[in-house]
Amino acid sequence: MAQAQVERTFVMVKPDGVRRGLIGEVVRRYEARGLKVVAGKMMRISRELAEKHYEEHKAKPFFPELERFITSSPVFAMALEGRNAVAVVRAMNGATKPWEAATGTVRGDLALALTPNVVHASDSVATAQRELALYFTEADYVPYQRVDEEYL
Ligand code: FUP
Repeated sequence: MAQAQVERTFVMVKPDGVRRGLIGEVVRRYEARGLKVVAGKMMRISRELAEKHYEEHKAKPFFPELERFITSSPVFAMALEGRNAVAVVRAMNGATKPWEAATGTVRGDLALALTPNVVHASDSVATAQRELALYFTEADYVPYQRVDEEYL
């Protein structure tokens, strides 16, 4: 079978994950899988950025709570690269509702509640491009080779 395309996806450890000291635990899983961290930063999301990021949810009843939560404390934002990165990270994160997330996934192992569900990741290649552009500029991407790339 042909090798899958290398993709870039936007991933973020949300305020609950940061405040619970889970940045390392979450990033460790992606790195161990073979995904390459090509950009990353600690930052506080502004209300303006929250509204852009969650544009599709702006009119929904849960948006005020989601906005309050996502702007409440810093997040750790990153860009991950690898074959099928978008789908692989979504699968690793598990279902949005942590009580439905399979054991072995980030949410299935580390979360119980819906709004504070530890991580965010882009749901398609098109979404990844839109979200990456909200958080990073070209200068933020730092090229390098992992020593294990020949096997990944
Ligand atoms: P996801 O694609 O996993 O980011 O999930 P959604 O786009 O469906 O939802 C975005 C975020 O809104 C989720 F991470 C959790 C939050 N949310 C709520 O807080 N309440 C809801 O009723 C639905 C979603």
